[in-house]
Amino acid sequence: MEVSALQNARYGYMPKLPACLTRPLEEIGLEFGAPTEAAADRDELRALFRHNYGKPIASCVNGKGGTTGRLIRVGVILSGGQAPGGHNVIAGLYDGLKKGNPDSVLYGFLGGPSGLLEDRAVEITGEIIDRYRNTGGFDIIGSGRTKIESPEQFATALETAKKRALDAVVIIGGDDSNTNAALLAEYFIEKGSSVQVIGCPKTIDGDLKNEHIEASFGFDTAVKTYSELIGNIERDAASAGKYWHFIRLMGRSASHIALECALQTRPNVCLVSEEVEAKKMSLDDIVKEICSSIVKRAAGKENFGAALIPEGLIEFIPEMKKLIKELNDLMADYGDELSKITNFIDQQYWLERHLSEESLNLFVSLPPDIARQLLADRDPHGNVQVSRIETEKLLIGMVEKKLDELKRMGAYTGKFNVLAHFFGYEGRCAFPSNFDADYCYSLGFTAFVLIASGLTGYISSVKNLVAPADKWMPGGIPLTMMMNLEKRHGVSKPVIKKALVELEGRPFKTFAASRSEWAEKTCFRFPGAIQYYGPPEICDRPTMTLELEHEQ
Ligand code: FBP
Repeated sequence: MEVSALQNARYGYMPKLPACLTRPLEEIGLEFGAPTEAAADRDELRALFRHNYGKPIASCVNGKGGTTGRLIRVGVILSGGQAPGGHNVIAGLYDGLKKGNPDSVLYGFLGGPSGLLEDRAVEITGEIIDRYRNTGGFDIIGSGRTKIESPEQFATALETAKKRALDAVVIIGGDDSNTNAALLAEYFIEKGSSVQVIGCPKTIDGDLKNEHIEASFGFDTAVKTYSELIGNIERDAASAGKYWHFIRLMGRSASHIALECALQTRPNVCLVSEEVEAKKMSLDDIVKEICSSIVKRAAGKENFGAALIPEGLIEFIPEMKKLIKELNDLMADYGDELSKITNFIDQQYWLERHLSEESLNLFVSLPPDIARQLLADRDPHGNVQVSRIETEKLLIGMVEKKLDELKRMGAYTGKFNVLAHFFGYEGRCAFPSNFDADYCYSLGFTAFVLIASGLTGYISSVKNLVAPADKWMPGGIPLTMMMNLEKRHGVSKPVIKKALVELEGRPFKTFAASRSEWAEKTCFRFPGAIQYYGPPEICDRPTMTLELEHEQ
């Protein structure tokens, strides 16, 4: 395979580590805090996680540690959607293991959690890891979305771990995958096994974060990639003066990506799903908000603009949320029956008998393409796959109708030519920014320290991320500390709480303070492409979201 000049240069990039992880291993110790509690539902979670509940937070400190000598065998899994930096987590873990003992072994389970269940793995060698250092993607071992949930699957996972004589399993994933890590850690102890389980916080969506996990990896690179593209589009829009661009941005549920991109690029409109839900905004309210910007700008002869739409929006609009919930339940209960009806008209007849009147009216009022997309296959958690629903096109259709009405009433005299975009996959495998390259390598190395110190049921954590990397603070957070109970298909399940955009938080408030000006005037900001070489203020700066969250 021919390697690009940048890829070649990135092979030579040495990720920055927190100062305490650069010391000889025997000088890296762990300090433990007080016992911890879960985010909510403490009694129930204490009972569910008898062995791991309430463990203390672990912080890496300079001092005598237990991180040397022992030969350790580890299996690593990449789980869920790709996020830039995953290869560096594995590189950090690999380098830590080999530094501890050159005979230590790292297996990579292939294709996500199913690799563990089917015992499909490769041994990661120095030659393999060197081909993936500082590169985007998860192709070193592949990823997948299989959930480990049935008793048989837990037993199979343990069998594989025993067969390969593993000391530990590292799961690199989002909230669901780390919930799986917590359950697996508990199960292994329950079955008398000493196999440790450590998680790592991954997702471009940025919604696996809390007081102790300041950011999930991949968010930084993904938002910088999208912001570059949005800035370029804005400049094109301002140059030609004739197009509105409706840009849908990934983020399955939370709007962190759209919000960060808005802070970076100052578009005319950015919808934030959490606000839409809090204000109980209908589809019509949203359309009016977008039209208000279009009309005001047209009055100033600016018949162009940019509107950002979070992909999760559709599930936060109350009437759509109700419809999607009804459809999800129907597909869970009557999936087989419904899948036999292949014709869309017949599917509609079927739905007439099963949907509530309100949801049916909404369903039939939707453009047929969107209605069809709502009936597409669910993900392994039974959720609609929002990345496949073209919300931007739904809104474009509705905005066009509303503008026609306004024109007839004499309230709008502009021209509306619109182009639709969806940015998602473009950002998930970009070369990790220096921030993500350093952060991921540190997370992987920290995972090694936690394993070498005998911990299980922890997620690797690196804090103080707005400071230069040498001042970052690595450690481990007990997974149970981040959990609560949530209803899934009517059953209470322990899960890691998803972090949605806080409407009282500084990132949203900063955006909200400026958006009416951006809606009317052209205030575009052009962040440009991610820079890998050059001054730290250009190359190493974290996201505005992280900076603003640290200020509060
Ligand atoms: P994770 O939560 O697994 O990190 O994935 C996030 C995401 O990129 C979402 O933003 C998007 O909705 C979804 O994955 C797309 O899934 P798929 O890769 O299966 O198309």
